[in-house]
Amino acid sequence: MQHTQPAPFPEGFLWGASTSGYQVEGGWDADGKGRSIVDARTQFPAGTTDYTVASDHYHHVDEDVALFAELGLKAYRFSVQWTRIVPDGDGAENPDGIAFYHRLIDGLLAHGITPVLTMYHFDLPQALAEKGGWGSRATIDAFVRFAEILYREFGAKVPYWLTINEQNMMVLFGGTLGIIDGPDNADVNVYQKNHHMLVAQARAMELLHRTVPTAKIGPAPNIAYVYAESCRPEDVLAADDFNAVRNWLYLDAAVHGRYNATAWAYLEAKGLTPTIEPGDLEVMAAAHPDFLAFNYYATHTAAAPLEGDDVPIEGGDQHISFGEPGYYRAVANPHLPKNAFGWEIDPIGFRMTFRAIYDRYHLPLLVTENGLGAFDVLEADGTVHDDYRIDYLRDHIAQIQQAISDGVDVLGYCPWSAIDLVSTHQGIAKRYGLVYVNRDDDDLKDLARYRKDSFAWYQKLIAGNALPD
Ligand code: BGP
Repeated sequence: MQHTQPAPFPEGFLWGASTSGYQVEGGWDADGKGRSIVDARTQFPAGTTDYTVASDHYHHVDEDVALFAELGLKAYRFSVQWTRIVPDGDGAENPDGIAFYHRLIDGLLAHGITPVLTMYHFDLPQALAEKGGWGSRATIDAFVRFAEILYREFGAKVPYWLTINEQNMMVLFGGTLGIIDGPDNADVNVYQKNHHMLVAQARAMELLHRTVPTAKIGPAPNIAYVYAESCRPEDVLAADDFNAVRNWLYLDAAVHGRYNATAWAYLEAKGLTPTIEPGDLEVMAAAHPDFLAFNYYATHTAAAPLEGDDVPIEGGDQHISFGEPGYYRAVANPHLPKNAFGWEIDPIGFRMTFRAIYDRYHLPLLVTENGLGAFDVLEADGTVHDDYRIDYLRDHIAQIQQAISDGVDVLGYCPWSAIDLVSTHQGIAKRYGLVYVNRDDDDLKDLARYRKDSFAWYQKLIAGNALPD
């Protein structure tokens, strides 16, 4: 049903934008920062850059915050780098690193921008990875101590907290993307690592509720509603399996403190069930997230598995959507256009994803990523005509209004990304920003910032709290 008069955006809607520390800051070893597994990486896809300089936000922070203020942002979602604050993950604190994030947060607050802080965005301290990483329960304790430091330092300034960015992507594609805990711990069952992250997340939520009662906290998975390729029951079953393994395993655990039954049966069948220590499920059930953040790029489509184990990767190998032998086969959706990187574009799927999450959990929802990666071009006059990004954002924001009219409680929207930054796996040439950063993968240039056409468009949308005509 299409609401012909969709609800207006509520007053106070959090129009934001997002980045992550390792992809935007650079300053990879500045002022006492330790090495994360990102810094320890030596292999990068051909033609892509590393993260040592990234967008050099570390040295442009005041300028960038001024640009966010010029945009009129009501919120800014960013992540703190664990190794800037505790360089080896569980040892001494780094005052210079803590000071950097105070400077960022104070700058945001001075401009009336609400900080939305992600505690962990793929950047495990390498020193912890070398001691077992997420495969070790000691990392749970290290994360909770890290949370304690964050809450002591920033609890009074930051109202919205996100625990772990895209834990499900770390589990499902961590090996491919090198984003879970480095090559040292490949022998540990990834669902044991996942369980440790679920416990760490729950303990961090409980600690915030106890020590900073005015603040709110939630998980930040990447949620994509999964369609069935056809009404053939085998395809519908495959889509349900994919939804359980990709989406509901993580949110059922975060919200209810239990493993989704279908997902657990899958783990049992695969011999991948984690060891659950006494008390873990009680800790998880006591977390009670205040809201759910999620990142949405597109829906996925599933079909019944093919015989045999050779499961083709469909949907384009750039669109990270693999099959699972014996359960589901990821297939392309012939009804959807794709971006330059093979990612499907599905605004109505955004509405479906809102509904699916809200119907299951009935908690306020915050979109912490949604955007279009593209090969933007900086013109000689300093302009960037990214009308394709304006179209993407407009079409998806229109569906937020439809979701609100459907009765979904939406707190805000933070498109990926505030400024150009280095992709998780496809370099800085894959640009998402409202602001262009003048560097290439193989040439740092001057790192100057340029406002894209989407900057003015989003600025106008925020000022009017409504889609521009
Ligand atoms: C999400 C990550 C972000 C960002 C985004 C775009 O998975 O949370 O860090 O990378 O995807 O993906 P990519 O950079 O691969 O284009």
